[in-house]
Amino acid sequence: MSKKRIFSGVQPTNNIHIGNYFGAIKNWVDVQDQFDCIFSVVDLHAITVYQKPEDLRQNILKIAKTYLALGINPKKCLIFQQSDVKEHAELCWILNSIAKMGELERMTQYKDKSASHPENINVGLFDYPVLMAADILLYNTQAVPVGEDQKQHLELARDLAIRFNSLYGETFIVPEPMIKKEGCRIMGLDNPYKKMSKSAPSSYNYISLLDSPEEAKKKIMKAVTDSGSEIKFDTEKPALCNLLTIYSQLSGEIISNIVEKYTGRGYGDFKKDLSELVANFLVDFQKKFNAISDEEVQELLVKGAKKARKIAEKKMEEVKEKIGIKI
Ligand code: ATP
Ligand code: LTN
Repeated sequence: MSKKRIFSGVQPTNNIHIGNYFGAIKNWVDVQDQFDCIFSVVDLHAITVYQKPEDLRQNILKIAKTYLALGINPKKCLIFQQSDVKEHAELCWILNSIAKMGELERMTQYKDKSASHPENINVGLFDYPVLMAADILLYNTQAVPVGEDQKQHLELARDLAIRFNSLYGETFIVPEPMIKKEGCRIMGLDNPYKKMSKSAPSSYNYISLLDSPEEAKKKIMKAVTDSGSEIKFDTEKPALCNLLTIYSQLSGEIISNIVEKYTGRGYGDFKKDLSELVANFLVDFQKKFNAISDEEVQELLVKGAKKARKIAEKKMEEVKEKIGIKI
């Protein structure tokens, strides 16, 4: 029996942070043997917020290197750059004609990003979820491993697949979300009420995988905490819950064990140990990251694009036939 296909991607907007790792890529690594995996560096999504061209070029390579250094095996998984396969933009245009303004206006990521970039509320930012639906539907994707913030976008991809199929006949697989319970929503270290984000205004919001271990330790020690000093997992203590989740994701220990270990001890001890865990993780990751050359990833992306193109071209032929533009 053939394996189920999964597809996911990360935008080359900045360095990957621990939230992206725990919420998405860690899951990819864990399931790569079970599924037929396609992982993209979604550069066409990234430009919906202005990127300096030189930074973008570097970030594309960095994201692909990060996939490898975190344990994605390029022999098992197809890795490619989104803009290398023009069918993504092509299918996006076709899906635009069945997507409704109202459903895109409801997207919270659009509302958040337009609020944080009022000077650049561009059409691409609005259309972002339709391009994401195209990414997924082009590859007959059955499940999409992402963090919790992407749930609403996945709902739209499902709705568009169902709508297209009912208008033009069975064409797309309706994809299932694959969202873990724990670690799917890591919050900002400086604000436990908002998700950790690569494009947060302060770097004290996140721990980037390329932060120096010293810098990262400082960020953990400075992370906001809640009132009271007792270590417990309680929704009334969102900052501590977030730090406990990070501890658990890094150590593999379940949260109740961690809480037990620190009973009767204060935040100070807990944060110090967590900062050591984070620093050790970064040292190990960065050793692997630095051992990968630009040439090696470039070659991998070229090969990946060739394979991805084959799948995407075939699907587009079918779509064109179905909607009546192939004569
Ligand atoms: P940006 O802030 O630039 O929009 P981002 O940090 O949200 O970027 P993305 O490239 O949009 O990162 O997301 C990559 C993956 O990481 C997605 O699967 C997303 O759901 C997941 N992810 C993003 N932020 C978090 C978070 N704070 N906690 C858990 N998962 C997250
Ligand atoms: N919007 C996603 C990135 C993304 C994606 C995809 C994820 C673009 N296309 C297809 C899964 C499948 C985000 O994480 N912000």
